[in-house]
Amino acid sequence: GAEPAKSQLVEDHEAHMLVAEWRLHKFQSPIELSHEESITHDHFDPLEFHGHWDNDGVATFTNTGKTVVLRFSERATPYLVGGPLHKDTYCFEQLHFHWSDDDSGGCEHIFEGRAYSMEAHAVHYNLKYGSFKDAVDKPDGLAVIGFFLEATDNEDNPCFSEMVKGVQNVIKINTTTNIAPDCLNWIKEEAQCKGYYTYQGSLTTEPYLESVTWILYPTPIHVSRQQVAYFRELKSTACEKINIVNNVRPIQSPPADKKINVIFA
Ligand code: 1SD
Ligand code: ZN
Repeated sequence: GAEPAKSQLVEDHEAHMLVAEWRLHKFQSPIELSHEESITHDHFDPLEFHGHWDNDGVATFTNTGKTVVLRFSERATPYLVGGPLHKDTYCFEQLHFHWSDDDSGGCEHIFEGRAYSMEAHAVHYNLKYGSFKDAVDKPDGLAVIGFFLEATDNEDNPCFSEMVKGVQNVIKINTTTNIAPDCLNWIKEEAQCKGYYTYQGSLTTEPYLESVTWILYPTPIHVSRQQVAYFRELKSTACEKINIVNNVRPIQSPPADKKINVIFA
């Protein structure tokens, strides 16, 4: 009858609008963050990390040719709830890093006009979509937690040494190694800090889908220059001539009315 035909039209229109909106690239990442230009909230549910630090599963580290990726076995998938994630649960998919050829750059987001040496992204997908693949193109599909790393002249950060050991074991492209499942301890302290920045944005790699709730912790984690340097040894091609020396997307200009929230839960 006429009713179903009409609702089909509405559905088609809505789908079209959704696609059109995505094409506008209104929510591209990374962006610059500043406290002054953010909206402050101090009554928010805390963001809860479950299984990220006390994991007893199997963890692997892989050189993909573009970055190094940490994964946990399915049996021990960490998950996130609370904060800006509404009532949904977000499952850990992987953690990876961005860096450049220079310790004074290498992060993707810029915080108060400052760049850091590296940025780590803990990628999570919304459990209601069942898998990362089915969540990646949904507006509320992903939550990526970002941490800055700053190279200093000081000693190695001992909590970060398991990551560095992993890097040294996957210098060749497409190689994988096992690492200790408690290897995320280096972000624990920062992740338990009260303040973080959050906004709706995109993947920073192709296909740049606008499906990410970004959550960024502003205080950098200190590591040594040598610990960062090991990442630049990773090979990006099978012929082993080319190293991964820059996997950072430049800053994207957000629309003037873009909302960035800083949350002190
Ligand atoms: O760069 C990563 C890419 O490797 C892939 O992990 C993708 C989906 O998880 O996310 C981007 S990013 O936006 O987290 N940098
Ligand atoms: Zn990333």
